[in-house]
Amino acid sequence: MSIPVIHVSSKEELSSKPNIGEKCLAISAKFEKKYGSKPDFISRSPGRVNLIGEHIDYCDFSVLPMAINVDFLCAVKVMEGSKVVTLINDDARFGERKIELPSDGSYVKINSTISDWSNYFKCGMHVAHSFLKEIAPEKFDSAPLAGLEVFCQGNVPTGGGLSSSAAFICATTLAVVRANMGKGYQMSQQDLTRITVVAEHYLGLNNGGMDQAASVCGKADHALYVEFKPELKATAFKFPQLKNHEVAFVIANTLVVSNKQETAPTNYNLRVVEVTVAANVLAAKYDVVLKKLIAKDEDSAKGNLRDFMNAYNAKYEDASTWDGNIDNGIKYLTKMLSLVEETLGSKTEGFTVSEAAAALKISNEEFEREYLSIFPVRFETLKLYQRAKHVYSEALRVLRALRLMTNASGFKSDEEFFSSFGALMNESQASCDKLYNCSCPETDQICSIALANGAYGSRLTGAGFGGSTVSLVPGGPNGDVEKVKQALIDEFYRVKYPNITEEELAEAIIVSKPTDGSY
Ligand code: NG1
Ligand code: MG
Repeated sequence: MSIPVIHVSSKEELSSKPNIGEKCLAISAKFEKKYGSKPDFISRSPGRVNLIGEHIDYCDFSVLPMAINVDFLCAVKVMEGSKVVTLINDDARFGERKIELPSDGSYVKINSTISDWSNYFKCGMHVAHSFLKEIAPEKFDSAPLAGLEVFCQGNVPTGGGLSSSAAFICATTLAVVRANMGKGYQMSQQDLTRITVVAEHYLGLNNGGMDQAASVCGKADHALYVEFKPELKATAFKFPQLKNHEVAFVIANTLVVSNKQETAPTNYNLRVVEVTVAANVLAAKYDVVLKKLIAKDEDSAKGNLRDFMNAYNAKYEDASTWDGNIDNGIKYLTKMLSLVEETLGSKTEGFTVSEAAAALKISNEEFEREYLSIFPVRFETLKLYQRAKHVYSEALRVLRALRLMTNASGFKSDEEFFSSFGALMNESQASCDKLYNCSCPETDQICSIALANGAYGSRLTGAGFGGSTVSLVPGGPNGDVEKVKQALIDEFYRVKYPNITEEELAEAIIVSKPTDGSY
């Protein structure tokens, strides 16, 4: 599907865009005030909440997110002949930046050792540039990108687990591609997702593809089932029709900011290393080769827990690769969980470098080079058992959750849906907390308060270590959304942050219907 373009040539055109016309008029006016003329177009990409399936996208297991009504916008004017990109942010905390464009067509340098908001723009610019070189090499191999004037504005909380980074990068990437390909160019959702998935790797974050897929492919009133293999695919589906309630999700920010870049060596990137080592230790034990389904630039990649599942099935169960079928998935994942118990279950204290290298039948030096040096990490022991168990059990919960969400034969009662979906969310939270160690006390508090006041399921969403929570609450006139919100305000926010303002409170709790992705 190609992404619609928002030109800002006329007020009429803008105000005809559902939901966003006003926002676009406002940013267009701010652009004009700063730069003295109108922007050519606006690009936009939303934040997302993940309903279930945490820390499994980088193992290629499917996830269930939806795009939400907080977003990031870039108003852009193309400056023919200029070799500078000027960035102004509506939020005064982020000062004006100027990026010089190399005149030989090489990439703009990104210094990932400093933390600056323009780095995210540069990442988007980098993947856009490499895409432009792919589709029009004659034009972009040796000539510079177009100079730009950009005004940015976003309301996805930063470090809040709702993917502010993906919203920013997807909006930026789309803007740079459009600015350089001209007005008529229609970019596909598939291309925008594919190229943005790796953008944060330039900032040293070894992330999976959930956030970009959700931000780009979001669909109003639909949640997404995002699959990563055999190729990246987002299927939109509606929540089930219940008898007396709507399905609502209350998103509550702990306001504990988790800066993923800074904590990556002990948190995010370390988890990616742990599950990769676990896949390879299992492969060594069962004497299988981790063949990747897609080779691409992944020649140096080590294979993940999904690859192990497929390789094991090929050797011992004669189903070579999982085709995505839910029943098969449940069967294979259940088998994987028993292999994890058998192989790793006796080492709950974790593996030292020497122990991991020995299990892989390689030297310590080779282990460090192959697993620990590309994205540097710090640890005492690698918790292979806990992390692998989380991944396989979470992948299993996603399949069960999808089955509930898409159950065409209906539910005997609303209660039946809420309690079964809620139970999966609660199990997910317990697993994130106990096995993946990515929860925090504030998250646990919010989850208990929500559950005690009408939520059926409550869990962290996104990478965790702070950030936001998502709670399943019966919605509509008979529902408990207001009750849950009030309880969180009284028992969490006013207690933990006594000086919190009304405005901050309003931003901390989001109840959003699923929204459209990038345009
Ligand atoms: P957040 O922290 O919400 O950006 C991160 C990763 C996802 C996924 C989740 C955990 C990035 C850009 N995104 O999300 O790919 O792995 O954690 O499920 O780092
Ligand atoms: Mg992020």
